Amino acid sequence: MTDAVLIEALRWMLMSRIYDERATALQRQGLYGVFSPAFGQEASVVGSAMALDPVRDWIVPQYRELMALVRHGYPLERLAAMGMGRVTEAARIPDGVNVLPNQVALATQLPHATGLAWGLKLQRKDSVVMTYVGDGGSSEGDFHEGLNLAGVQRAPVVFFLSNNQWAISTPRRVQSATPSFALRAAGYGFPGVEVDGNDVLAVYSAAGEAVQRARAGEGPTLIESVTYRMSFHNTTDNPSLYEDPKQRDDASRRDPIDRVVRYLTGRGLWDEERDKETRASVRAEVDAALEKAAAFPVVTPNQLFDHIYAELPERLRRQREELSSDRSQT
Ligand SMILES: Cc1ncc(C[n+]2csc(CCOP(=O)(O)OP(=O)(O)O)c2C)c(N)n1
Repeated sequence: MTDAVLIEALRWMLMSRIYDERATALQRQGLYGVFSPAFGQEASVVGSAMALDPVRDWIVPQYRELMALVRHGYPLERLAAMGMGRVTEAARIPDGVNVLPNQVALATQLPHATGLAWGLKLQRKDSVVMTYVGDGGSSEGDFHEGLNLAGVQRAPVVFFLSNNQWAISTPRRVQSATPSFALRAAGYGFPGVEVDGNDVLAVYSAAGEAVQRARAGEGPTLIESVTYRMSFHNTTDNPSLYEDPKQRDDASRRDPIDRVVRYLTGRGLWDEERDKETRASVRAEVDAALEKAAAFPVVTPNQLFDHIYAELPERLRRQREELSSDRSQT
């Protein structure tokens, strides 16, 4: 990674953290839906996404990789519109942006990613798919199905497993008896690598190698990015009920953003002034996106019926009419 790319990575990481802070504050005011921050995992999210070429590669996300999607071309205001309940045209992924929607049903995105990668291979495209899953999601049956088929078809896909030590309140040690999630790749016939997920240089390098392998027709890689969720699972969660505060203290000493700042400062490429300026410009960009998102029209109950059928069946047409007349009476 060149210095310029590392500075770009730091800006994305700061944007991720600042967006997390803003979205959480808005959720507390009732202006944003349930939100899952990437706090502490910024090096994993940004380092992996930066190994991709947005023009030809694809991202198939879980739900904690928002800045990966933005870096890949999904405009921040559209993503924010989705979070703020504007699930209308405003939130749609624009044509030509190679990302799939967030997936909350754990691991179901993995067979999709394998299918997408296999399809791209059949079309003889030189595209690669990067898909994300958590330590918790890796216990799902879809994890096995997605990785197994990818191995058999040598599909150009990178499985990026963010091991953030928690699946809501379930700790890593009871998620699996395996000493390393990366080892599982051996069972599927492709390489598995473990990387320090709080080191953006290491993540970028591991992801870059995996992307290169996939592009060269050598098939999938499983990357276990070992990191720590330095926040709640989502805005409905209260980790003080189950997390030992010492774990959080230890993790904050490995804060992925502080590490880059220290590294760049040591090399004379970063200072307080630059830090302040960058954070201010990122904040302004995030606030502008949130303002735009808030100005989009809110979704109306009748829109529940849109974008499902080309022609609405009779039964649903009646339900829509009923809903409209109920609403007009109130
Ligand atoms: C199939 C399925 N089962 C259960 C859930 C409920 N659930 C939502 S998030 C979550 C934990 C996921 O943990 P992990 O995969 O490690 O990802 P993280 O949220 O820590 O990034 C669970 C159990 C779900 N969304 N989907």
